[in-house]
Amino acid sequence: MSAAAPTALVRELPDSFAVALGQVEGAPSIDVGRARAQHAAYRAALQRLGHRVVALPADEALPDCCFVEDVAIIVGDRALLTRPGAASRRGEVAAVADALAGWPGLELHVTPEGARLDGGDVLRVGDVLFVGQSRRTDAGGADALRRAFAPLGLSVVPVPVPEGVLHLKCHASSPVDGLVVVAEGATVAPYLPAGVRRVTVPQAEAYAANTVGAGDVLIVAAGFPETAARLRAEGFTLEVLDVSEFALADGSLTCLSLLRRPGRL
Ligand code: CIR
Repeated sequence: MSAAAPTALVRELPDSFAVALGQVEGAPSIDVGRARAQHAAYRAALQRLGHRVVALPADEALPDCCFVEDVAIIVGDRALLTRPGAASRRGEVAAVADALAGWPGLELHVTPEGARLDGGDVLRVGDVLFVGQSRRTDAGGADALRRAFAPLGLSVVPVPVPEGVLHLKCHASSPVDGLVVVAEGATVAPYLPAGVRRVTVPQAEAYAANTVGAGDVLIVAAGFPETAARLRAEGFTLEVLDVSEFALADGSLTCLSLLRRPGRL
């Protein structure tokens, strides 16, 4: 693997993942063994896409620690460590900060006390960072993003996230440069630049708008046939993964990794 290969940071699941946030009363309970198998499949898919995968050990005191996307935002050679909106998740930042501190050439910035920011609310499209204003991310979080990334020429655009939706990226993602996969009716849709290639997925399959990719291969969640058909019709090859146990904790595909892509500012 060359030094220029993209790197994906992931974090293993603690047994306490069984009590991760976001579970809905009446839904099946999380099967941690199955979640670990799904996580292993996700890591293997990232490797097939050309990523060097680095796994941090789990921490039993942090049930949601596998959702590493929320604790840092990486653009080029700069990373902003977040201050997660859920107090129970703030302890996740330290181990990720330690890991990123060892990545060559990566400059670390921090989100100030009082601000709230989850990486799941940050969607990059070209030179714009859309930032969801949600239960987890506030105006202070948007300011922290601006301070960290405006010097790289990026602008930060706040976007409302409706009640009942955890993060902006629950219903939209940009798995590869120049492509946005977005659910019908997502609040970010009207903000997207006219020139960007967009694949819209039906409202009933909104969960499937959250994708990860490289080149012309996309990782998508299993169980969303219309989304799969639309992406294949656009020429993408799909890696279809069962992520049922993460969905029970309000998590999806992007949440499970922090990607650093050399050459992608
Ligand atoms: C939480 O509620 O914080 C976790 N159970 C799920 C976080 C999902 N992260 C993401 O969408 N970026």
